[in-house]
Amino acid sequence: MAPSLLVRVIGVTAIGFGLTIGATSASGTLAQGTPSPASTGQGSAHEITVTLAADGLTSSRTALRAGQLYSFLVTNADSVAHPFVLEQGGTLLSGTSAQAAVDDIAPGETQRLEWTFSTPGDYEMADDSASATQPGLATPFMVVGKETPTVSVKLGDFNVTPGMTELKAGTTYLFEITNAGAATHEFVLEPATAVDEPLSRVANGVKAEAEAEDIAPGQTKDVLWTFPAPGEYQMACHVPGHFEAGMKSAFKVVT
Ligand SMILES: [Cu+2]
Repeated sequence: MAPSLLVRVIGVTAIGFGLTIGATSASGTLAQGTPSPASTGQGSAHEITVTLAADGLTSSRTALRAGQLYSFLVTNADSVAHPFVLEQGGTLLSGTSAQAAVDDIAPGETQRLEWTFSTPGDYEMADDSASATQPGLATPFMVVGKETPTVSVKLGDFNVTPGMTELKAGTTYLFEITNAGAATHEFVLEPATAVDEPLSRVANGVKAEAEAEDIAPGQTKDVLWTFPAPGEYQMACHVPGHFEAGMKSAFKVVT
């Protein structure tokens, strides 16, 4: 999933507010080839791929973690220039010496913004150019606390390897689902006896389902979920034929 060819690294310096992790990107240099992998361990930047297009803003990840340095690699696929900002409730994030903004990304250009979030919560990535005639581009994402447990799930052709087989009711888990196969897969959390009946919840009048669809080979998607009650559950893929071929894995939720 790493972008290929030439990546222009712009001198955007960002320091997460309230934190001492300083992120300084090289100014005016050209990095060729493969940028740093998405996960290289403690202290290094995790890369998030963002695309700005005429019909919306898409991000490779939707759940990030407080205290972790992220490098947003933002490509403008539109025919007009766009800014890129990180906001909370419409307010631009700012640190002691920097704002979470890249002013002007030309059509076809890629720029990098590095940021560390100090506080969990709901955030938005946006192009910050909303006007009376144009609504602007935005996509929500979530920042979870450092202590939020991660369940790493690997999808293969055609199997599901869960990172854990026993979870606790009432605890919020971040499922990081990576497609290590060659086919496109999906991830569904459902009762053990169900077939394509994702768990759901209603928050603020909006129904959310415990699933991630269209996970391309090599891609990782996030699902944040809290199981209210103990029971027998399964992780499954319901792309036609995959469940039948064995793409399911049982797990237990205990008190
Ligand atoms: Cu599948």
